[in-house]
Amino acid sequence: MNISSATFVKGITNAQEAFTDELFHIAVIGRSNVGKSSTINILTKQKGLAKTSSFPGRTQQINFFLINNKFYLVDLPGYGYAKASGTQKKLMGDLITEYIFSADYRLKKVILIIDAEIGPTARDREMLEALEQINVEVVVAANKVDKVKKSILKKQLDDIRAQVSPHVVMPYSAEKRQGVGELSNLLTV
Ligand SMILES: Nc1nc2c(ncn2[C@@H]2O[C@H](COP(=O)(O)OP(=O)(O)OP(=O)(O)O)[C@@H](O)[C@H]2O)c(=O)[nH]1
Ligand SMILES: [Mg+2]
Repeated sequence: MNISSATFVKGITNAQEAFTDELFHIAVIGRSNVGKSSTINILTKQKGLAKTSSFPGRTQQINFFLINNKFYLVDLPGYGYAKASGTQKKLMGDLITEYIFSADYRLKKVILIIDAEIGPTARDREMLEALEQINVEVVVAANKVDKVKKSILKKQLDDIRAQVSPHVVMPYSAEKRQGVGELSNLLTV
């Protein structure tokens, strides 16, 4: 799809403040530092729209971006950051879970971002199982393919596909802008 407008509308730290109007949501979920915010910037072609950082734990609220006045693209905090404090982990974990499991809005699709080099972690698989329970469509986006050696990329993607089947896997690199068009095409299909 062609994104003609993208604006930040609000950031929340309490899932009950999520938008519940008639517009649908597409949520971007994944481990800390996997490139969720970078992906939002690359999909919207606006470099600084979502704040990114080389340090994990950058996004600490749920940020809503209004796309084409049609739907919300939702940037979530990451999970699985080992060095975060216990309290911080719990706060972020609760925020993510409450948002995902709240039935008060139209969550149409989840883009679950994993690291193409690492593959799905135990936490990613837990998240995938949770998402399967609520019957939301999931696209597994394998980011950072630029870090995977070309000679093993095909095998690595085959392994990832086998592990997350039957979900669609889209390999791409937010940094090198590879495969971003294909990911974008899946947004509202
Ligand atoms: N090599 C490489 N690095 C990337 C890619 N995409 C993102 N990064 C880097 O990964 C780091 C984290 O990116 P973010 O977009 O902030 O990650 P995030 O998932 O939003 O992280 P949190 O908000 O902390 O959960 C940054 O240093 C990015 O430059 C990619 O495709 N390839
Ligand atoms: Mg982020």
